[in-house]
Amino acid sequence: MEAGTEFVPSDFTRLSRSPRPVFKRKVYDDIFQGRLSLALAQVEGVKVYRFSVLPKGESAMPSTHALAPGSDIAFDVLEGDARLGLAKVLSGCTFQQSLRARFEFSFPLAKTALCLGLGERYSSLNLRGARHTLCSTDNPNHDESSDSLYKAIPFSIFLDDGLASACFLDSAAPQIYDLDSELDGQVRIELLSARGFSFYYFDKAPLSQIVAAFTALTGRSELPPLWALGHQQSRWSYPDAETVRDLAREFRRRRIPCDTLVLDIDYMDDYRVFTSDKGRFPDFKGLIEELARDNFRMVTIVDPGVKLDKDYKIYQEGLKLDLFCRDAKGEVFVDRVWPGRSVFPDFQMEATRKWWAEKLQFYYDNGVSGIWNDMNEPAFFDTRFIPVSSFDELPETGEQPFLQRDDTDGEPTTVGHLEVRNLYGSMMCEATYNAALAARPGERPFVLTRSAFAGIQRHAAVWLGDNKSWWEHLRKSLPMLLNVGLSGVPFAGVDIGGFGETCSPEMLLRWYEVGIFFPFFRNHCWLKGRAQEPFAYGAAVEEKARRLIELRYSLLPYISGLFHEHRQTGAPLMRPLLYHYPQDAMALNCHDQFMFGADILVAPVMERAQTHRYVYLPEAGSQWTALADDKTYEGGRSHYLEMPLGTCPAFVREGAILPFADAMQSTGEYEQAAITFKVYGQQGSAVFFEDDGKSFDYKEGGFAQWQLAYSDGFLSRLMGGHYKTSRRYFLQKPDGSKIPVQL
Ligand code: MIG
Repeated sequence: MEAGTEFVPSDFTRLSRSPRPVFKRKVYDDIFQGRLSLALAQVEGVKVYRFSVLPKGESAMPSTHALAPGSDIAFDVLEGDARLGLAKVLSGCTFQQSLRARFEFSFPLAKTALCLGLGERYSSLNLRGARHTLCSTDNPNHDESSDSLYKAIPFSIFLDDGLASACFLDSAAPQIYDLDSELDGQVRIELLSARGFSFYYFDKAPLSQIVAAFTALTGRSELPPLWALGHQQSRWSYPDAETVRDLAREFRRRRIPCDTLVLDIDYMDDYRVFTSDKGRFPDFKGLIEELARDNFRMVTIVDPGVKLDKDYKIYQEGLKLDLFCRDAKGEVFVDRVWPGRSVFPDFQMEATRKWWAEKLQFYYDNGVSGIWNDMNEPAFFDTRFIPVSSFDELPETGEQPFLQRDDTDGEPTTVGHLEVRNLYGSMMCEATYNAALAARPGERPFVLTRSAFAGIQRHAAVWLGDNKSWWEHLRKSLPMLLNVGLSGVPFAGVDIGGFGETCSPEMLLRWYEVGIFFPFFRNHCWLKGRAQEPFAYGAAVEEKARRLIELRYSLLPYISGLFHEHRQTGAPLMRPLLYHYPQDAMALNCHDQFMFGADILVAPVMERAQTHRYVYLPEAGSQWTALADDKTYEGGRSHYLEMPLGTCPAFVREGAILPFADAMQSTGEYEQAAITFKVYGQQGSAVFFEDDGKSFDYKEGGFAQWQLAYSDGFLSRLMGGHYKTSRRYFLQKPDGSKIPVQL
């Protein structure tokens, strides 16, 4: 809430309150007492209404940190007749507080509308016809019955007849979205909270504009460090320095490009965060330096749980400073995680975040490049949460597993953990991002997280947790990542090859075929079963995997450009076809293909023993070119195409000019790599963007942005920026000939 906003009883709610919705076949009384306010802003050309609710007894609106700080979006408080505008927009919408800690919204949903967004859902693209619970949960069993997963991003989008509208319910408490599961054409949203919240409604606009508005509100990702866009290799766990050295050696010896090696929990001394095991990693810093000389970066996992060990400095300090979560009796909350009995920092307090950021210097002092935050839902081994979908309302504060202290507005207010649970991971990432900035001023941080709330894109990349080496999980990774992207998070991926179970050679290759187009590109698996590195399956598989990973590296100029585009427009990198072709009925329900930026369509094989698939190419009258072999196909229809193992399942839009970098072993060689602009079709145009890939100089002109055009001759024009490289640039003409380009 901006200062000075008065909460007054709202005519709007009275206008729109009937007919009263029926939840769980029970009619509740509306017990609302408190203050409401309605405000309106124009955001990226979209009308955004904000309906703020402050229940009686609450003194201030809690901040969920979802909104980008410093964004200068000015909401005008609406009074009197101005409120009627929203009533019209939301005709049929109802709002009520039906119990002390339960709010409900409902509104009609057009018969033909698709439902999108809501962050990480185990679902095909269209979320309609089901109930979706948002309460961050460590559920490693992703199947049709799994509802809550690691992330909770309360941004829902409704697309109908080429236009979208959206809701953002800014509260970190559990929420349940019933998207017409009863087939009565209703959306019902339940919020289990006793605290204040804001409900934003984004009025009808094209989907891309809705995403632009949401990311203007909640922030966009800065450009990631280039190395983080390269190939990352991970496993639970590479247990000692020798294994890590061997791993690095294997990648370079076999010439499989790789930038980053990832250390899972076993690098630590008995799972104590901010330590490394002296026996298995006798010279942690030296090892990281040694790897850096060969252009490898190191990312280490960091879990929130602090080992309960009275001789452990971190435990002592946190206790003394009173930064750990406590239960209703005032005792420090203890549960088991990897270190055994552990305590949990209360990241809701600024003091805790600052302290955590200081402690993280351990990693930066040792030369670690990025931090991977896991278990931050937070996950526990012992405390089992009753599924919130079975609650009528949020339990009283004293009945919650533990409490947290929210000091966003200065003095800490005690709140039940569930009121802010969905924020725990995001708050940990905010601390981590700030730690990186402090340790390496001017360098772009890399933070990866499993749990996240709206706005996470400002601080971290995400991966979707514990998938399995199942074909169904390979298939589901597409719609899941697409909805994550529409929820504002561009830098996302899933474990390539699958985390749990055992990946076959065929599956690994199919996963890499599509994985080279995941913004976050990491092979990771659990401790059981066979090795899953791209060279672990014999020479034939290795050769095919190498080609695919090389292609990823050659696409880095294009991928960097997409992150730049995200900063400008909020667009995710992976987009459903309907993002660009909202009027195309075939595109609407397509969840086994996606657009990677506006120029590349990806249509992977995701079935065992399949060598062919139907590929739908939009836009009649246009022509698409297979990235793999330059064969062309007409748009506006499906093609039954042969896709042998190891193929690149991508098709380039006619009129595109793609920048390809020469092969490299890591992004350490990127600056020297030549770039070739390839024209698709007889003419084309593109904007080419580049910068140093490391610093924030691009914010002050340290970039080069070029307008490229080709019809008969090649045209290039500097549009802005003053970044220069010594690399060479080429143009590959439609006839295949290649000529040098002077930019
Ligand atoms: O309880 O750190 O999702 O990627 O390898 C399992 C061990 C804890 C879960 C993560 C996974 C990671 C694993 N972690």
